[in-house]
Amino acid sequence: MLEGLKKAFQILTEKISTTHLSESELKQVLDDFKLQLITSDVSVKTAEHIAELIRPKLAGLRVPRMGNGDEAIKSIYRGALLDVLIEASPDRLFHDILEKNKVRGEPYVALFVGPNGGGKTTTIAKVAYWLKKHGLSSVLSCSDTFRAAAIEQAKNLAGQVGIRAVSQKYGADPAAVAVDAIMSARAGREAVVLIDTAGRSEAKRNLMDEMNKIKRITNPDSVFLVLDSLTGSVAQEQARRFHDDVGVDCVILTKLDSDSRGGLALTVCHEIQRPIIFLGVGQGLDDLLPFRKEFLIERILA
Ligand SMILES: Nc1nc2c(ncn2[C@@H]2O[C@H](COP(=O)(O)OP(=O)(O)OP(=O)(O)O)[C@@H](O)[C@H]2O)c(=O)[nH]1
Ligand SMILES: [Mg+2]
Repeated sequence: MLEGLKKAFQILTEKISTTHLSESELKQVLDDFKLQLITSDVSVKTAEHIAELIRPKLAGLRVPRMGNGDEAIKSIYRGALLDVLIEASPDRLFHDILEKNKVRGEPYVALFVGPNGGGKTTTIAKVAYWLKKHGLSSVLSCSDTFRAAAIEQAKNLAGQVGIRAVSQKYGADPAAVAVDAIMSARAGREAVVLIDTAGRSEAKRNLMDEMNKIKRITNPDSVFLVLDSLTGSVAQEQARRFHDDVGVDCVILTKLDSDSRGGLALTVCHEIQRPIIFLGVGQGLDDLLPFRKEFLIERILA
């Protein structure tokens, strides 16, 4: 997990802590560092931003020959990483759900969007399980009426969590299924409606138009963008598209358990300026971690 990023910072530390570098030597070392970041799924813009954050501080650093010079360097990195990463609090989500339920007497509506295979349906089941552990009920709206077996998969996962799934036939209007699910949650007094959506890259219909229609009709309290961290630079582009075309409130990165590069978290936060709320770290229902900047930073700088 995160080996690529870890290596980028390790190499930089080695170069900086062994000799005192002139300004031009430091520039060369930081150029190499940026390249190492870019090969770990950090976008060019984000890599440049990080290098610019640390450059003046490294230039002014007097590395002690003895003692904890590495700690001083790490604290510079930590500052930059804290600056770039943005975290959303699951506690806040929990509070918002309760407020919507109590004050408005309505279920909280969460719309999940993202490219195909990114982990939307699995993540929804994990979120439903997380909500359940915190005493909140939910209903799953099977609004992926497009992909073969999507409805069965969603129903099956809902069954594993022990929540209701609302579905119609394949080919049905995804927005209509979501409206059904919201009405059903109102009647059943469930706290949250989790809307699963299709994720095909592009077919006959335009995916972004479909997402916008679901959004317009359901007026969700939050739009969660689910991205596969293994897809790296492709995911960077997808994040931008979903952000520009649909609008995203927060991000969930999946498959972090198998991600050996790790830069997508930095890129997404910096490029679309949206927080990450959860990380997917496996295929099980319990493999969902609230995103903590410190969790990631500790691992990158370990
Ligand atoms: N290792 C690992 N696998 C995951 C994680 N999240 C999802 N997966 C797997 O990724 C695959 C795709 O997940 P889905 O939830 O079906 O993805 P989706 O975005 O709903 O896919 P479409 O509906 O086809 O767009 C499944 O095999 C999941 O088990 C994760 O955090 N870690
Ligand atoms: Mg799916």
